[in-house]
Amino acid sequence: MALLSILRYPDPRLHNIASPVTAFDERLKKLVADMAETMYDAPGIGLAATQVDVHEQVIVIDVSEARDQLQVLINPEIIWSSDDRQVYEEGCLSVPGIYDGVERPSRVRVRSLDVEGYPREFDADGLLAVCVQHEMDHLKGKVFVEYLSLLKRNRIKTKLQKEERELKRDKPAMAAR
Ligand code: K1U
Ligand code: ZN
Repeated sequence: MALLSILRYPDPRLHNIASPVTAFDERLKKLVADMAETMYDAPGIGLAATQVDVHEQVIVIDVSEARDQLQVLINPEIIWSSDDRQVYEEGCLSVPGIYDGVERPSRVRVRSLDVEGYPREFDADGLLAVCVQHEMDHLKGKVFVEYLSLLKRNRIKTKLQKEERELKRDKPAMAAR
């Protein structure tokens, strides 16, 4: 397994649209294993392939306390969303150090494939519902800061660009990751 580099906002590759997975082969299994290792190491509760510069519809999620309930979603679709909505203070491994409230449907029903290509459907609420919707946005090229005001988004962009410049100056090997 390997740790993958995570793209940082405002990298334009975070806006690529992911294509459906068509081959359920060893390459897909390795991508999923590497994404899971990267998510646990970060640490995060989810990771979309877009964030590791792979533009295919692959997501890993683990919202469990014990960090032992990995969920793999290939070609996910939201087939139902509740009318009631909740605001959750979201974070993102591609937008380090920034947390802000985003309003989304409280409950969703998801249809996806597993790593072998078998279909599955499940209902999500609470943090799982938030995380699934956040990760599915990544596959559509959307980062959570795009729900915030233009003023906030520009401040975040400026802050992260400054951090990136400082990283390149002080630790060039890390900035090239
Ligand atoms: O970058 C990502 O997409 C992962 C992101 C997922 C997410 C978090 C919160 C709301 C919606 C989606 C993260 O995991 S950020 C890190 C984080 O929230 C966390 C990390 C360790 C333990 C608990 C939370
Ligand atoms: Zn994210």
